[in-house]
Amino acid sequence: MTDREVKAAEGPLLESKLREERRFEPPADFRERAWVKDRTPWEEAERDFEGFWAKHAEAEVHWFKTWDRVLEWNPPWAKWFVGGETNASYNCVDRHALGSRRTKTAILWEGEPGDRRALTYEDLHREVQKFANVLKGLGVRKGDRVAIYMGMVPELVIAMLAAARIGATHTVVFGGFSSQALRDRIQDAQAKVLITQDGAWRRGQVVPLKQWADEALAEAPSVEKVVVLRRVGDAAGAAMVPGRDVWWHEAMAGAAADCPAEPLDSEHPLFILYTSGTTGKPKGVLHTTGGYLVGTTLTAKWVFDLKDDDVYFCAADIGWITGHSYIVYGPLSNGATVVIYEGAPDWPDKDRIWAIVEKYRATIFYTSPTFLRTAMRWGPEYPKRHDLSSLRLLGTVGEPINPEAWMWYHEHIGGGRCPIVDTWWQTETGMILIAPLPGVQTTKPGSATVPLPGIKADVVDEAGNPVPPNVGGYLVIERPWPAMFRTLWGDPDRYVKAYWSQYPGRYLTGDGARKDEDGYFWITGRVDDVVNVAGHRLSNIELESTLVAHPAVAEAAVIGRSDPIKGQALSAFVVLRAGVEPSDALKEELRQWVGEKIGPIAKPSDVFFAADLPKTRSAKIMRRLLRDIAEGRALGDTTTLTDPAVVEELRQRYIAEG
Ligand code: 6R9
Repeated sequence: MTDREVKAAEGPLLESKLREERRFEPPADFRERAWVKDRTPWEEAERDFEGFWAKHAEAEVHWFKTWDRVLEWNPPWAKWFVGGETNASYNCVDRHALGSRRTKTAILWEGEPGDRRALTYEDLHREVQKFANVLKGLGVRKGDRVAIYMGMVPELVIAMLAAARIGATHTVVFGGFSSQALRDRIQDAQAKVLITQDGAWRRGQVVPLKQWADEALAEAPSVEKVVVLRRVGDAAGAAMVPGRDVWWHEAMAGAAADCPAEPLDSEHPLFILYTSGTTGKPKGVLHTTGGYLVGTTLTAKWVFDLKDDDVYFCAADIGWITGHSYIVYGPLSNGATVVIYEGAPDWPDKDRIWAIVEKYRATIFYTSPTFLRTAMRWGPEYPKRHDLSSLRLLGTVGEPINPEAWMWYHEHIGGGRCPIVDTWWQTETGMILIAPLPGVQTTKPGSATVPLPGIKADVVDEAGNPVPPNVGGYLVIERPWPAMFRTLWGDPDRYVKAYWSQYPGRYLTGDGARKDEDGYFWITGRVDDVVNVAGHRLSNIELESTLVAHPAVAEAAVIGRSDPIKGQALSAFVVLRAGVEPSDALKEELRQWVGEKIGPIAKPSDVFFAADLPKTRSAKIMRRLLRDIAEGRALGDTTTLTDPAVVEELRQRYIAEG
């Protein structure tokens, strides 16, 4: 660092003392066959930004009517492909079913108990049309909201595409959120119909979705009708409410097979997806039709280098944005074959995901750093049980990936031959914005690399000035992109205030980042995931990555708890790899390790060994709860956790160990 950079780093900005020297070039044969082989798309987009998007909107998406204007930008209000008419369901289903992909497999589904189903594009076409007629029969009209509360079953995809087909706006609520969370979302969206299932399988147990839905509906009077899929049968003991509830199979039996996709205005609302904000009230992120479809279709094609013979497996849940954009809309719009798995990754054993990769000969695999760190903890013997040679590309999303987790993924899953795409994006961005294109970009473990063609991002200080290389700041997006959210449902003021007021005209992502001397972006986590130790601002992810780089450590979360002297003191919650014994000597060794790698200031004041870390359903460590534990507070909202028991157990043990 130069003197100026050191000075800047001492100021309000994040310090970064870690340097990653490893580099990975795209393999020559991969580059040879990749959709994008050189920097032409970046050049095209810079020469003519709107022309770039127009060209790809035309090439990748079917339009009933072409747009009059590519972009109308009255910051912060955007309209894309203004005057155009399209339909997401048509693009994901009809154009393949009516074209050359009629008998191609669209969905390869595996249930947790081991049952299997395959749907061709023709099957999907028939089911989606029938269910669209069911919705119409229940009184759903264009513009109405339809809530969906299901597990990972093909009918979830069918329901989404059926709603989109008739211009109803879907809001998918993660199957496993509590009844209160469901109630709040239905109330906010004022949904007219709810689609759910009797129960869902999870670790061999039944998750009683219908029962939870009934509890939610007691306080959500906007819902007039409920469609219930029979998934687990008598095990759920679901009670049907006469006049309100209908079984999926009974409704489908009487539904006509023909329901043409409605031409919809490009800006017609496609879906609302709720995401947690810094305050308690969840934010209803609204995505519209044309721009979202263009953005997800093109990025699915380019970032995953999606080809007709690929078998694409994304292990995320459809209840969060990754599933919306990169299980449903992006891949299906490309006519891909998509693997969907219903259940837990460690059921019946910790090799389930790899067994699925092997069984379906998956070529592309997309998951979260959290899952990879968990798999690291379980040990490489699980992937070793399976032939993973079909894989040609790997992806990650959801959190910064620790370089060691990246290397583990590369070696143990990718067999050293698969490029890794670390994709940075958000519910709000709708599509991937920063990621390597795998045939072009040299990757560095831990970096999402550079913005995609057409995307302009930067790292700025409080005043909005770009910071020098390797100095941390706020990640902003400099101009609109097609799949950007258009507003927060029912709360346009919050849309303006939360995202566009700090730097007018520029989108505030809420993430911290730094750019290195090559222009690579290193996301340091949410801006609130910053610890301030004696005036030094350190990023959680760098501290955690340092711990994960120690051979004994599988996962780590580092938080700052208030300290009368230093401002904040670092507490490290560490999950050890399988077979490693916890000891006081190891705690001390880990403290020294961090001290050596980052500097004495970064040495955790205490190290606590945990069996597991609290994570949200969208695979993010909830550091806020760890702070509550470390500071002896009552726990805040835990409704978005995968397993609330984890945090309670942690709290008890933390108290016991003093
Ligand atoms: C897609 C998704 C968004 C937040 C985002 C950031 C974190 C996502 C990341 C990443 C570093 C990546 N995030 N991808 N951080 N590297 N590749 O996760 O959406 O659930 O809305 O979360 O996730 O902090 O701001 P969402």
